[in-house]
Amino acid sequence: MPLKEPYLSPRRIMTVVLAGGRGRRLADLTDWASKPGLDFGGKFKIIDFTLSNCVNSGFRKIGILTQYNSHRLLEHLEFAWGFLPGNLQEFVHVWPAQQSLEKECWYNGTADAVFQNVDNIRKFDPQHVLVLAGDHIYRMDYKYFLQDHLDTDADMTIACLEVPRLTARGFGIAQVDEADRILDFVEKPQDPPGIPGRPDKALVSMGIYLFKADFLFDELMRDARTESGHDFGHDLIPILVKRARVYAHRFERSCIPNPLNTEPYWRDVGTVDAYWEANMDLVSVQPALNLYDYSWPIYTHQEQLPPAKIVHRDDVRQGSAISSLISGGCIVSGAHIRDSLLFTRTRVHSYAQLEEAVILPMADIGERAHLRRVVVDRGCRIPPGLVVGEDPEEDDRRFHRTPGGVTLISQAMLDRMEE
Ligand code: ADQ
Ligand code: ADP
Repeated sequence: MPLKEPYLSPRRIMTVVLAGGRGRRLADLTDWASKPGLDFGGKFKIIDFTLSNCVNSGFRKIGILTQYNSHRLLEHLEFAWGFLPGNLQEFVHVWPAQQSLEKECWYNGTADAVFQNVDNIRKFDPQHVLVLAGDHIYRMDYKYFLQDHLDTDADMTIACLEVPRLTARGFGIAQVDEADRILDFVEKPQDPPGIPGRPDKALVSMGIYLFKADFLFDELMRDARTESGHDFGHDLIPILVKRARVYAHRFERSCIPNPLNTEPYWRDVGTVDAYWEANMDLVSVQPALNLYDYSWPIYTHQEQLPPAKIVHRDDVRQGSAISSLISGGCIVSGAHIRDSLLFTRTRVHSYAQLEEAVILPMADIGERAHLRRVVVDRGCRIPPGLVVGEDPEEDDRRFHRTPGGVTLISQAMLDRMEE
């Protein structure tokens, strides 16, 4: 898709990434890291997808707002995202919470988080400000988003996606006219309104916003002076659509195509089920998310690790991994793995069997353990002989079993089991 002329350089855009949310519905997975800092896809962190989109699109003035449990995220950002050349005015800066002189509290909401960093943003004199969430998985060229925003002369543009109406409850819903101007916006309604003429679909906000810079600063100031939850979705956008030019940008126009699957890919992996499914998709024959597109690389911190090793032991008569992704530093010995994703540095010992398993980094799977439909948290030491995925009630008693029938296992749960 060619860009139209005249086209504004992404250098005039300041990007703000909201990376402070906890992700409570991910249970123990976010005990030690906020959701943007959570491992995903074998070797990445969730935030790498958003930041890679920024860098690949040419939007390279980036400020990240962190808050909850950010230690592991900060460590990752330092290792993985320090490579932009500051002397070309390209950077990933981390703006810690609690830095304003007037306010001593943590951020009160997403709009407040940006408001408290307005001085940091203004310093770069941007014409427009791109506000992103650090906890979504998708591949998007923000240049086309910017193009639409400029073409409509919008004060604010919201990236939107059509989804089945009944799955739209957890999102902000936009209602638009023929030109895609947003006339109404409701945040997370119980009964999401459908699209006129297509009542089974709803147009949902992806939580990705472009603002004219001065408009954003004025509106944040106005919001700060009012009693509100200071949240973009709940408080600001429903008001802005009534008195400003707010447009929807269709994600299909800017999403990076995947030859294996034409469905536009965007996931908010907010629950253990969604997390498991998004990881398992990568193992499938035709994944909806293409990690092997080297024209749109996903950057991350590469640990220096040896290749994965799979040992077939003659005495055990097994040692194989079928339809699976096995990351660097793993050793699978005398075990059988099927339809599974092993992150880095995991050991799987003899007679163990894994099926539909998502195993986060540095786990150790003991001899004869049988795990099916699980997410195993970072660093778990699975005791020899443990069986999970056969008796739902037993799994629920000892671990965390999801509505989708996935069992999450964390080290804290394993420790409790031993007591
Ligand atoms: P949610 O995803 O529920 O809805 P929210 O929990 O506010 O929105 O998180 C948005 C982003 O901000 C996340 O990346 C989160 O990590 C971050 N965040 C949350 N609180 C923060 C804080 N105090 N400081 C810094 N960062 C913070 C939003 C929109 C919906 C839209 C969905 C799409 O409100 O309209 O449909 O995103 O997922
Ligand atoms: P088990 O198969 O009973 O789980 P081990 O954990 O001892 O036994 O691992 C067995 C196999 O794993 C070894 O025979 C070897 O092939 C491989 N392995 C273990 N550690 C290493 C290593 N550091 N380098 C290369 N291969 C290793």
